[in-house]
Amino acid sequence: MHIDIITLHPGLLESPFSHSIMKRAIEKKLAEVTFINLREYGLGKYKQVDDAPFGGGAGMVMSIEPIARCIEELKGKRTYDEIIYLTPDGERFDQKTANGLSLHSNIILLCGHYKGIDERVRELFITKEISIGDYVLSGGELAATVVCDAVLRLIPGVLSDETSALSDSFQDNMLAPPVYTRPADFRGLRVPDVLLSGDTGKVEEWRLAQSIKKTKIRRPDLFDK
Ligand code: 6GU
Repeated sequence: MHIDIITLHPGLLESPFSHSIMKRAIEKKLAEVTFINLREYGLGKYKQVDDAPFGGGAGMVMSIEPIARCIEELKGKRTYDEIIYLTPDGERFDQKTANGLSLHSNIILLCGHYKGIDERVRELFITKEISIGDYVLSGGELAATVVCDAVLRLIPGVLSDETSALSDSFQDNMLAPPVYTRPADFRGLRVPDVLLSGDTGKVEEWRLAQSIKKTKIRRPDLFDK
């Protein structure tokens, strides 16, 4: 899978992609992620990428020309399954969307800033708009990072245990059960006996029951699905 991230702040993205699971996905060549600095496509001596909004008002709007030049250059090299704009007014990101994106070959993630992007960028280029929740971030970079983490870990071979992404919370509209490791007794707090029993059937039964209980209490909305 190839992901191009168009951003004004590549530095914001570097660390998350250089650690843990996303780093592993890239090192194993199961994913290729490039950061494209939109500033390089800016206009004039100062490489301007934004301008005042028509009609007045506070804040700057990201201009269409630099973004158009950037996306058109990328499209000259690859065919994209989706060109995604990260925006708080996009469709809410969830596990189902992550699962779908993980099947794609090439995607672009466009990170917004300022008061947003010229509406015509959406009309002309964007095929999908994603929000990661009902709150406002200063830019799309952290949201793009969240999307990439959720997607890359689903690519077969990225996680060492193939089954572990399938048992994540949300994969069956269920929250994950509690987990424990050694010591079996910490200051009198004991690990449930069933987990020490060696009876894998009983363990699975217990985990399912715990998942159901937790989901009913914490996320009845998921349970109803
Ligand atoms: Cl995708 N972008 C921004 N700027 N804020 C957000 C968001 C995205 N999702 C939730 N808040």
